[in-house]
Amino acid sequence: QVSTTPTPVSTVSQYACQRRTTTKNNNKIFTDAFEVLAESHELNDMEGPCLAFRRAASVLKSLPWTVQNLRVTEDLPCLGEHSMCVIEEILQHGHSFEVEKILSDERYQILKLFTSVFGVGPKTAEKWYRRGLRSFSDVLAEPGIRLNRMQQSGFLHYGDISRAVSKAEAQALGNIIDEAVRAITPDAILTLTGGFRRGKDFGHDVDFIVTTPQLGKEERLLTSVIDRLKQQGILLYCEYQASTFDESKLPSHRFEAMDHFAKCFLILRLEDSQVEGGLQTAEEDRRGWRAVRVDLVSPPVDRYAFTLLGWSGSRQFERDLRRFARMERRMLLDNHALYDKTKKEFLAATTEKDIFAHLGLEYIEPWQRNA
Ligand code: DGT
Ligand code: MG
Repeated sequence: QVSTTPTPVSTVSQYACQRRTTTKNNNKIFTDAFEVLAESHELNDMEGPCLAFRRAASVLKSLPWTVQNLRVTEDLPCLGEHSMCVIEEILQHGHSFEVEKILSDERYQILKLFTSVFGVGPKTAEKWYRRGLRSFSDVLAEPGIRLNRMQQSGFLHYGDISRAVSKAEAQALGNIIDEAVRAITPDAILTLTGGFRRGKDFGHDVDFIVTTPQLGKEERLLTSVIDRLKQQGILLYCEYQASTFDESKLPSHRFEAMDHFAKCFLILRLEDSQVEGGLQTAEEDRRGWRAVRVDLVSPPVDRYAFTLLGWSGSRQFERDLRRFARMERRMLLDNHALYDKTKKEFLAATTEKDIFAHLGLEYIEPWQRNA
């Protein structure tokens, strides 16, 4: 008898860091539904169910085949009763009624709209919703609301930065940052990270790591890069956070906390002439430029491997790396360091491969981390 499931389901790990997940998703119809359920729970501040749906989606993303009957999912990890019901509904009807209901829910739609603005998180969105605000013009016309600088830029550049960034645009930004970094420190190290490093064709921003071979020079590097971009007239927004890194601190296993390295969240002006094949839309073509979100993080060079691993994502892959380290190895991993709780010592690493080896994990290539 021919098997319809080439990978034995019993071999699928519950940890994303023990699965290989490319950008080819054979189960998009299911994972899109789970993502809606996860977001809906996130907007209602229900972290448990939110993570459960994210984990279920992540397992299905790793499968080299499409789920065609409920039976094959019974042996898969991370699929609870609720997830199974959603799969069953989709298999039977082509869609999930529960998901349709969420998508047509006014509160969900408005909270999604508000959180799509740069600088607006679930808390702020909820606050605006409770005040009875239902649209951007409501928010902008409300006298009692003071937008912070980030939110102001978020509204100002809303059209541009809510449109996906292409690989060609990420490449063009790479050239701009590279030129700026090299003008300051010729031997600086610049690496494209985030979704583009995982081989994605589009992203919501472009993430880079910049550092210098000389320990301690990296923090000044970032402020110099910002100054240079400002002089070039392409810095539309900048939030700079100086380093609060303390190397004696143990790694935090909580993923949600940002790391302590110097970093900046930018909006840059990208000219049409700088992008191979030009900008994407007719409006941008007429204008000749578009605004793009760029993140730069600047770790000391001896922490480069941890930062690279931590910023390459996906978020689910990162969460499971930390969970695996803690649960299976009694180790603490974050963007700064890896700590062995049994030996009571920090484990050094110069490459990502060193970190996987310390954790006793097979190396997973960046393009296989789209969990
Ligand atoms: P994108 O930009 O939507 O195409 O997708 P990514 O994967 O580039 O996601 P992005 O840019 O939000 O974040 C890049 C990586 O940086 C992400 O995979 C993990 C890390 N990262 C981002 N935000 C946080 C955070 O709040 N905490 C921690 N620990 N890491 C974060
Ligand atoms: Mg990104």
